[in-house]
Amino acid sequence: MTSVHSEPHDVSGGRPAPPPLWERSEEDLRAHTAEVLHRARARSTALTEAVDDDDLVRQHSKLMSPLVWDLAHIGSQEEIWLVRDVGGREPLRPDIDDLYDAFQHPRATRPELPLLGPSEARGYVAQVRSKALDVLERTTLSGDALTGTGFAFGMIAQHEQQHDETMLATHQLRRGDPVLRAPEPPRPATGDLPDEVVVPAGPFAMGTSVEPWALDNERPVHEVFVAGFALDTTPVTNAAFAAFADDGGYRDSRWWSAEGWAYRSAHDIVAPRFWRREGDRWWRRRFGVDEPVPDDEPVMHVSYYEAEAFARWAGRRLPTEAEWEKAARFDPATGRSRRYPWGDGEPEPRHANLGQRHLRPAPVGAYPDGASPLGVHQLIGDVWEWTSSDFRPYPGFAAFPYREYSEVFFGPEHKVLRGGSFGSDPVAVRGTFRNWDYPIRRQIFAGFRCARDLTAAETAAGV
Ligand code: AVJ
Ligand code: FE
Repeated sequence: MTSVHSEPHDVSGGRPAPPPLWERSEEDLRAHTAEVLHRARARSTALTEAVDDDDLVRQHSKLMSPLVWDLAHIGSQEEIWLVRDVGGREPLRPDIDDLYDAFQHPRATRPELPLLGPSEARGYVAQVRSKALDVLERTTLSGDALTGTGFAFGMIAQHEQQHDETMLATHQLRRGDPVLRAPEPPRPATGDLPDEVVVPAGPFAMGTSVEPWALDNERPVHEVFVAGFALDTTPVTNAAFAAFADDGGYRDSRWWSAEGWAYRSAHDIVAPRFWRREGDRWWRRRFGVDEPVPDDEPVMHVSYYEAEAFARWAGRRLPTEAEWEKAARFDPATGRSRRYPWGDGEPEPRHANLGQRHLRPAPVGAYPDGASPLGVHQLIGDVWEWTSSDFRPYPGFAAFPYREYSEVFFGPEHKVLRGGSFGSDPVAVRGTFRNWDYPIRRQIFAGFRCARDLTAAETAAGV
């Protein structure tokens, strides 16, 4: 059994939040950057040491790479960006660039490639890391766009953590006994939350031009007018979603878009992925554990189409990503957009269920300290949230530092997800962070919450 919950950021509870990156001395920033890289590596190591070599090279699902591919790909990207580009050093393994180029080989074909074996891959990533840390020591962090405030190092730490979340999804797809463990998430404090919160009409600042490690698709900051709307206080729970399934929601085309219905029918989907019916109860498999589906946790492993169908059945709709971000960042007291729902301070364990400290979403209401000024809970952490928005560039977008991070994915075929999951590291989630995927995807740790337009009477009353 391997545990990855005792990470450095997990022990900061109670201490004052550290200053933001742009206010730190060069030395401090360098130390912080090294620590973030180290945290990512500790997680990659835990996720790949939890299983034996056979398991590492096996493909657990056509949707995923073998874990050993993710591991060496992490090293390859670090070599390309930190060792070669920032450091100007000689390539270590130019011969394997192509093998670990995600655009050359679709996931389904990766097991057939002449990949580095487990011990070679481990040796490779360690060698790259030692060179990258040496580059970090010798790089001025106030230079150009790539190195300023340590951007390239932050980008590579986020890249590793994104693949760690992907590897965690591979663990969830894997058959066999449990190999990961973590303590249970907190229970909600007492007190019922209102079902929904009204977000008042008006403009807000969406995206960012100042967040140092924000990726290209989060930039630049731009004003967006958002009509008044109501948003669920918490993500939709398993109990609420089960009511949709038990009401025949999966069998009634009225609730589904044409594409959603075609997809549902072709694959005979009748419940969230990993759920099964036994007698009068829903059960699920979670990292190798069979358990009754807990009522009060956010639903996850639903596609965009299932989220959309639930919303229509409930007489509601999914929020746009602008609505989601306004609910998460807009502070009505100042009119300013904040970095996170709770303010500008870095995520702490009391704010949100992030970083694989737990192996499940927390029940709704479990993070009152993470609520937004308008009173919306659990926007960050627990489950990614599907929005109704296609993944598109913001006005003024410029690809940086490479087109293949975001630009090649813009268009109607990808939907935006927001907020991160229990499996997302704090370095890879922000109020502005944008994730995207195909609307059919269910293996990711994604759920959703619903929104609705205000009624004419509510608008007139200025609620
Ligand atoms: C932003 C999560 C959609 O995993 O496909 C990893 C991140 N980009 N390597 C993905 C990414 C290049 C990306 N997502
Ligand atoms: Fe990648």
